[in-house]
Amino acid sequence: MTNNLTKDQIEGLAEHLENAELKAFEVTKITDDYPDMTYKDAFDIQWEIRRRKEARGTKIVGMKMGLTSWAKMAQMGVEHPCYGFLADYFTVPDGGEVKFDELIHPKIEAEIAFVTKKPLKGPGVTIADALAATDFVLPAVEVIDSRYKDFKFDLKSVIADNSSSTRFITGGQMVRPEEIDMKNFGVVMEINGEVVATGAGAAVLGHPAASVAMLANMMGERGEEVPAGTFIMTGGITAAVQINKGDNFAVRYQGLGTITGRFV
Ligand code: 0L1
Ligand code: MG
Repeated sequence: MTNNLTKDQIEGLAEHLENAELKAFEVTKITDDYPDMTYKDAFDIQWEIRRRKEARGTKIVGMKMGLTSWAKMAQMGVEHPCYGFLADYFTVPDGGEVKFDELIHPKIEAEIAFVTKKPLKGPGVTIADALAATDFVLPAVEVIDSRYKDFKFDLKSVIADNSSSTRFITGGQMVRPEEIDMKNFGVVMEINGEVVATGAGAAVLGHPAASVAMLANMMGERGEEVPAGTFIMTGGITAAVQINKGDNFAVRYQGLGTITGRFV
């Protein structure tokens, strides 16, 4: 794992992308200007954005995996999943309001989230390790908002942009991992009362626990572990659906209740 960018370039790009997030403006994908940047550079930029936020007192409240379905990878033209962090101000209560003007071009995804009870540290973490380390799972809706113009990016650019993370909602019912058939678990997403997307848990790397294992293995490449008590969103079960100001959404999770919200 090597760098082609200097420390100053990494810090400058982190500031650039974080400003785009905080002030809700679009930027061009950073590999246009830095075509030789490496995956290590991309993750260093993401971790520098995280460091900047923590230095201002923001708490990191979880992690997310992105691009975890083959359909989504094909749609976005990328070849591997990615991860990002979740900050305290990303949280929106179930039934609450997402402020549309704080975002650029949001989309929503239906996901299943895990909460761990034991640390996981890659390499070599398996689906079985991930399940054994899981305390409970619960429904989640992720709002993604790539800072890149027209959601056009490549994998390195999206990793640097904290994998498009911006807001999330959890709710419904929590269950122990053995109480749910996560592969066949169905979700239905409705916007303004119309069904816009459906899916099953297997869309997430064949089994959502594979996503947790992959997170631990990817973070392990940097010497980082997933601590006990981590909230992890495992990736979209449905396609990401574009949202307009004023839209209401309801996502129904088989046997685990419904998450609702509104973009105002
Ligand atoms: O959570 C996701 O799957 C999205 C990751 C970033 C890709 C995108 O913005 O579509
Ligand atoms: Mg997602």
